[in-house]
Amino acid sequence: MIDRHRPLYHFLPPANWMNDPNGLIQWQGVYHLFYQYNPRSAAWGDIHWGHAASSDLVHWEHLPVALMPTPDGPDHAGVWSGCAVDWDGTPTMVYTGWTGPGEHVCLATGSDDLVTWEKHPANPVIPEPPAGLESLGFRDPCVWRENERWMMTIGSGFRGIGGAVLLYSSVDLIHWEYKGPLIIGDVRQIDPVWTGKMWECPSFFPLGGEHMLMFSAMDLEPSESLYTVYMLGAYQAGTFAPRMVAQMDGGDVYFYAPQSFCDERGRRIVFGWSREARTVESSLAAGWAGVMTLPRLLELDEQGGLLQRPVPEVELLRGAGREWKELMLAGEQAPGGLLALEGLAGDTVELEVDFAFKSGETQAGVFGLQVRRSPGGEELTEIRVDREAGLLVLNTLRSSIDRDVQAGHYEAPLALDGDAPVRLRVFLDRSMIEIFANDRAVITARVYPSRSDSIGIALFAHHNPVAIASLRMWEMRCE
Ligand code: DQQ
Repeated sequence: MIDRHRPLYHFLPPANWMNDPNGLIQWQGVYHLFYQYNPRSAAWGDIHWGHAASSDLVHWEHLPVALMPTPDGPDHAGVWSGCAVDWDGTPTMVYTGWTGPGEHVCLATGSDDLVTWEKHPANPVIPEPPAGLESLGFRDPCVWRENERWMMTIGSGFRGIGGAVLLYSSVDLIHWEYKGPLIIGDVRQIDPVWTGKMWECPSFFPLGGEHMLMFSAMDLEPSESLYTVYMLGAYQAGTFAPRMVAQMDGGDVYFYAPQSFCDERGRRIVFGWSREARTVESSLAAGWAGVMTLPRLLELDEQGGLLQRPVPEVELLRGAGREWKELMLAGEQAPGGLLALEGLAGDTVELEVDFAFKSGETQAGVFGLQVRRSPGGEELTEIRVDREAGLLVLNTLRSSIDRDVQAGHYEAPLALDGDAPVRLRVFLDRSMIEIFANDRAVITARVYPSRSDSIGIALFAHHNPVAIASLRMWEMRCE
């Protein structure tokens, strides 16, 4: 049976379970994406590294499994997350060997096409966390070159204190010296964002003259809390002093364990993992679970704010397009408050909507779109911008009449000055939805409408009329 929730133009393996992106690298011009993979089931477990390659970041060729657990090895229970580096011309993975509960840093070296991999005889190169630390985890190495040395961060957390990133240094990738914590979080601090008890998958890199740390804040008790946090600030003498901290994607758990890399053009690109919002049983029945987000480009604006937008290559996926110009959303006067347009519909489309405001037109307003809407509105997903509150909002509480699906209300801050225009880019790919507002606020989430006619798209404005300068829609190529 065809699973109508399986995305068609986002990356995912042909079958089975996928979680974190790993080992991202551009090697001799080719992009490589490795990922946490269970080759035998659509549920998490027995983690290997899957592999795919691409010349343009959006069309992927599936390649054989790259890394698998070695019986009796330091990764016998799973080959967990890690990164790729160029070790004097040899592609090399620095990854987490899992022996449950032990976590160890391991190396694997690859053939020139990155298809065949060998575990390094010195494994594990770091067998355990530094002595004397009561750490809640020790995993997900991120490695870079700095002043003729290798540097590495490892995700951790100190019991009762907060999440942490540990810093190591090495001259040869094999012998490592612990330099101390790069940064320690404060588990008692909830403002502006709570950073959890354990920091998974740290990714630490220069961006726009300063440094960015991106990590997955994790807490499993008393209730599960998982989302991605980023910090921008100064890296000096082995410590990182953030000037700001924020959540990276308002979709919470549906944008997790992101990894970044720098491509040959010097672009900082991120992929994140979007998990399923349906039951494990549904995933097992469907035979797959987990989707990669579209690759995002990270940059800083002139004020040092983070910009996130899909890489331009995503436009290669655009097929037939349509455009509507100069529309007016009437506000509450409109019947039902919704504007539907002939031909505006789909579940594998990109939408680009430019809301425009006249000079000095600063009144509050709430406007946006309903997508994945059934004709009678029994199922609908609402995307809205609240100008006064300065928020991008996604509401999936009515996305599906299937009550077994997790739904929610998601928000991302969207600062809007005066009459500043708002551009929404919305990527619908069956169960996957990604929304970018002004390249600043991003929400990634999952929706599973039950009805085959839940493909409608309509526009609305509450309180005040709102003008749309242009609305463009592309069918996305799904070959
Ligand atoms: N997933 C991996 C870990 C990582 C976690 C295991 C984050 O290495 O901390 O599959 O999703």
